[in-house]
Amino acid sequence: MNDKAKRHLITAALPYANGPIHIGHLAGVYIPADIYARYLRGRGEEVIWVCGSDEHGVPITIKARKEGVTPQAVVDRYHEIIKKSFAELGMSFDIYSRTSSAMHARTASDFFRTLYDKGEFIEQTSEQFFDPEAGIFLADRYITGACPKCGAEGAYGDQCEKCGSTLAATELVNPRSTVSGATPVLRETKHWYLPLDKHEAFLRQWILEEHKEWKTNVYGQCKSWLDAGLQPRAVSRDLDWGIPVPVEGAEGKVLYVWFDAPIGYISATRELTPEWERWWKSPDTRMVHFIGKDNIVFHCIVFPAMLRAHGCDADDSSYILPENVPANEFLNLEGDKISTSRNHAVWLHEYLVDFPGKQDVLRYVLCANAPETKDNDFTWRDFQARANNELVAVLGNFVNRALVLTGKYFEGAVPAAGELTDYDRDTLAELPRLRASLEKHIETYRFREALKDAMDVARLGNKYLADTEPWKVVKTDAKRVETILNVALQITANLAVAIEPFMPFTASKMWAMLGVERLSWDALGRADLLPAGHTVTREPGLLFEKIEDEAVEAQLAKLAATKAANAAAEAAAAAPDPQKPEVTFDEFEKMDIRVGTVLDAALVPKTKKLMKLKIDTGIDTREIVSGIAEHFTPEELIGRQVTVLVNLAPRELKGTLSRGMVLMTENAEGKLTLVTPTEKVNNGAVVR
Ligand code: B3M
Ligand code: ZN
Repeated sequence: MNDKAKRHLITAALPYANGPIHIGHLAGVYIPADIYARYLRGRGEEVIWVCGSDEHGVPITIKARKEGVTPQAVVDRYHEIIKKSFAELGMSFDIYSRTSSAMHARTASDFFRTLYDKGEFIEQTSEQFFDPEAGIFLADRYITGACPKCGAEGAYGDQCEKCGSTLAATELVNPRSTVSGATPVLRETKHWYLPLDKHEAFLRQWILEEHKEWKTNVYGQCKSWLDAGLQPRAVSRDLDWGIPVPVEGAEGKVLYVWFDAPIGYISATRELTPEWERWWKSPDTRMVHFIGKDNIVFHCIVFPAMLRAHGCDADDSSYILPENVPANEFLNLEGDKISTSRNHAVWLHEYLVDFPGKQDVLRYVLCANAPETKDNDFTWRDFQARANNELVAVLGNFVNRALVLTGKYFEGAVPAAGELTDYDRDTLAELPRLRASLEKHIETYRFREALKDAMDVARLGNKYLADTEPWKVVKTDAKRVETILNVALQITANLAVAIEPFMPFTASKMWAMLGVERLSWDALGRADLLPAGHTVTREPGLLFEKIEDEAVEAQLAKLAATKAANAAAEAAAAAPDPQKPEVTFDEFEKMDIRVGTVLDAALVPKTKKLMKLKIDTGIDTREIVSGIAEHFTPEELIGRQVTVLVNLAPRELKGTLSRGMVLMTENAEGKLTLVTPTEKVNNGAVVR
């Protein structure tokens, strides 16, 4: 580190709590951040690493609406999944918090209020699309219509994916709300804007002049934003989910998610330590934001402008700005963009189930293949090849040979170093050289290169054993073998130190095998880590197992099945069932369809699909057995109004006389959904 005395505040982008974590998030943000944090701690530096779930924003409300649950229920579910899977992967956060916490609400609210009181915002009224049916203002991406440029249907309020044009929602032909299908109307609404233009000169100087060392992708994006000229940005939204705008006359308005989320780094620190200001308001702190490339503008331009606007008057209490923002590019999967909506992803929580105990394999592959300077591709074949040819054949093999040979010739006692040859000395001299290279790479955020340096320690060990051939020399020169294995074991101990930031689980296993407590980073490069006579294990298990073809094929089959399901769903959505043959009015009239209310719902024992419903049809209370159990939980049904064909001939199903049929339709993914009146009506009301 160029600045030894400083403290390090590391942040990683707060993942949205509307879905689980996938390998793209990991390779882009969390794995590099964890390596960096572990490395600095290993060096004895003062570090805190903060993160948490980003729980506000429109997509969460849309998901909740779709599922008929509250936004809080959505974020509770994903926060737990994300937090647990991160912990299992060994993410060494000092705190993993969440933005629906009370501490965050207070911190973000106070932050807004300070800026407001200082006159750092401008208030502006504008016309925005409002969904009269859902009763909400619509974010651009929830408005769809025909593209004014190319005419394609299904263009979004911000962009047409067909022709690539950037659009304004008001330009769409026949706009519709994707929330309710209603035609949106323009309504006036007042919002608070952060005038980024006011901070432009400062940002130009700070980024373009003082941070020329930032990664080229980051610097380049900042430069093009700055060159285009900054505009005021709205920091509030009309929404009922989020942190209320703490100003009188702002009912129904919340802080824009991108205003509150970065403040989440501050609230998480505040939750972690009462000394949070020592971290956030001291020039002795180096702050580093790990993010993906889509977050660059928010971390390099918007958040710094917010921090400066907050603190620029009182110079002893102003917030610090990031020293670096090492954003990564994107990871693709098997040649295609990772997509949550199409479920084209490798989900962390699923990987942990499919590959138990193989956390470090994923950490290794995602670091070795990280999209540091350009988008990169993850393939399962590459995963297998790296696991087998690098982790098993190089790292695992070396450690195993060093320990097995020591067990065999010296009963597990570290032999004395004795007299070193020039070759021994040259080999050991590689260790400090690799250390220096590794440090340089980590400190310049080149984690792939750094990992290669760490693996070079294992390569060095393998080459050393292959060149010195202790298994042959043992027949003629026992003394020489003592030296060889002493050197091999010192390399092994160095290897454990070097890989710890990248593969902490493997490092722990190695310490156990070597019979020593974890050594700090300062041990790296030294040839006296294990004293003569110290005992190491005589039965080292294998550090890594081979990844078999079947495991890879199963993953590929899973992706293929998702693709096929997507294609089928798209085809089904595109081609509705053909119309049935004509019926007369009299024939239609024979069907007695009523509105009823579900009073009770329970799975029919020993079945997977059948649900027994008790329904108040207005005429009577009756039981109906319906094949919907895979699509609904009883709680989702009880109390709901449904439409029922009440004069369908009764039928015995699994021991229950089912009297009638509940009407359903299905969405594009094949999920069943109820056909219900859009407002409450009396039970027994006739559908015609
Ligand atoms: N949740 C966006 C994202 O996951 C956002 C990051 C917030 S960091 C303050 O891409
Ligand atoms: Zn278009």
